[in-house]
Amino acid sequence: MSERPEMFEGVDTIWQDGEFVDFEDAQVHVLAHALHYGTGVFEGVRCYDTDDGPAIFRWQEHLDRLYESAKVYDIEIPFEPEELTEATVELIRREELDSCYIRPIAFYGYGPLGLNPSESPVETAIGVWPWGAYLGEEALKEGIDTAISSWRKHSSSQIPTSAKTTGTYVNSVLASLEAKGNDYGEAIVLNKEGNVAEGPGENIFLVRDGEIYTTGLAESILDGITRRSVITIAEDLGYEVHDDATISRGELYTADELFFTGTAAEVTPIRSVDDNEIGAGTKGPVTDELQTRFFDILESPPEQYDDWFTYV
Ligand code: PPE
Repeated sequence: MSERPEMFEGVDTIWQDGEFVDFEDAQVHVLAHALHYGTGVFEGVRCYDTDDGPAIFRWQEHLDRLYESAKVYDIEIPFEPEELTEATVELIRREELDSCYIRPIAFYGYGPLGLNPSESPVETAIGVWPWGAYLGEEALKEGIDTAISSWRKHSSSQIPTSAKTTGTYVNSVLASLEAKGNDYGEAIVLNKEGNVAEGPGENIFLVRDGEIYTTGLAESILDGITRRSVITIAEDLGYEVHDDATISRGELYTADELFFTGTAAEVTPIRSVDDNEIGAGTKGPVTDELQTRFFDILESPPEQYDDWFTYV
């Protein structure tokens, strides 16, 4: 086996099909259905080191989305949600992590090949590891430089974008490779209609005249859980939030502020699009307020958001 990537250094255990196994033993057959056809569903979740101890952020919502994604592909996860919760909590405890990223995955495993997956067993696994700022610490503080991808997001009439399916991420990989190949920090992907969809692994928000806009679910996006959280936080701070917006490419260039949201990306300001400075070319004041509030909530969960946290 090749050398361990730095991000997995120190990880001892993976939960696989009901058992806690050694990291090196968490293997899959090369003829597994999902490897050939992308027939898996997954989640990305974060556990934060709160004042009240390690807590998984919006676990229930992620779990719900996992089972909903699975339903679309007839993937019958052979575990109850409570079992996955127990496994995850136990895994974080065993790894003695205060904060981490959590990656549950369920996929059609090793069985007959061919497109019909119904004879393939569903395999399930969970990994946890420490994962810092996804787009870098500097991006969180100063903002990230982005470019519009020449790859369009697939339409939800082609592949459901509300389901978090392994195979569909080839679209994100293409956009990401292109952006990074051209020395941009991240891509912004337009939908089939040519309007803004989202980032390869993030939802996108726009601020104009003190009001907040984010692309609607009909724009071929993932119904991001950070997106939902930020909408709630913004509304609770008294902002007008338009969560069903259609945003054109040109509107990005003239926005007062732009930012990404995502489990991995958290709240990351966007300081340029296609080399056009957004606002003052750094983190804007509304983004700053929302980002600060977001991280404050994760550090000291207020009572009003208590049901967003599952304590380890
Ligand atoms: N859109 C896409 C396409 C996406 O992958 C994500 C999460 C989001 C929006 C934001 O959704 P949410 O995490 O529920 O707020 N991307 C995950 C994968 C990142 C990766 O590189 O892997 C994540 O953030 O965990």
